[in-house]
Amino acid sequence: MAAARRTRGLIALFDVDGTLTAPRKVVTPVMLDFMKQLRKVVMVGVVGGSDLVKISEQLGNSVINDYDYVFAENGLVAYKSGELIGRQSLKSFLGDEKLKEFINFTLHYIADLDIPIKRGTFIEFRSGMLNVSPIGRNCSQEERDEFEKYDKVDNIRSKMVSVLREKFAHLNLTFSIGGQISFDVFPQGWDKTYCLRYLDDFKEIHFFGDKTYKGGNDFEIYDSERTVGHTVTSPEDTAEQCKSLFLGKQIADA
Ligand code: M1P
Repeated sequence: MAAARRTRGLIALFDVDGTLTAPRKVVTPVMLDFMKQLRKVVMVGVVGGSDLVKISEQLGNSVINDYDYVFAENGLVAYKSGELIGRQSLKSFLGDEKLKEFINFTLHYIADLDIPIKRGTFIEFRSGMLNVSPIGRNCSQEERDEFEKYDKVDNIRSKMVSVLREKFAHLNLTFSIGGQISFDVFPQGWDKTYCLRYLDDFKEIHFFGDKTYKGGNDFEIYDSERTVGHTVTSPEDTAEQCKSLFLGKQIADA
């Protein structure tokens, strides 16, 4: 890594789904190569809502070494240069009683939900968040795509979130619909801006994400005064925007 040639104090930080990859899909070889080239010019990081297992499935098993920073679960699990530098625990933060109350209610709600199909893993317990899926996380890709379409019409997730938000208002939780079949649940402030605490050394933090609108899971970090936010429409668009922002800069600096 030609670290000396990289612009000091500047980092490009990327969302995963819809930004570096198609939603829940594996990164393309072209994009992988582009990010390698980009890393020669600027420091790079990823911040995804997913856990590290899913981010690795999408960006490769060497992801924690391929990027300067990898922030899984919004940065609640954080890696720098391949080393774990921080891990937040939802279990310690909320305690088992409150968690149980939430999980029991949510599972009852899902049990009573009349949707075309249900599979398994309705709640995924992660280090810093819960991921709740009305259809169940171990549905097939086809079933996932069908649920997404169905949800757009019937608003299964947003209705469920409204109920949970009201019922558990005392827990100060944030509900974030970032993907196709589920939503993430975490304490207020544990959104993607959480990762910024690890980037104090950077004067210029460029964030790239596709769900940068209010209510999207990229909104808070995109809107943060600590970042320069960029909205992208696809991995190809991400590459194009980076080319004009950073690769042109390298040529100008040469
Ligand atoms: O990265 C966005 C979201 O990706 C997945 O969502 P889904 O499985 O619903 O498509 C999940 O890992 C979710 O936590 C994450 O926010």
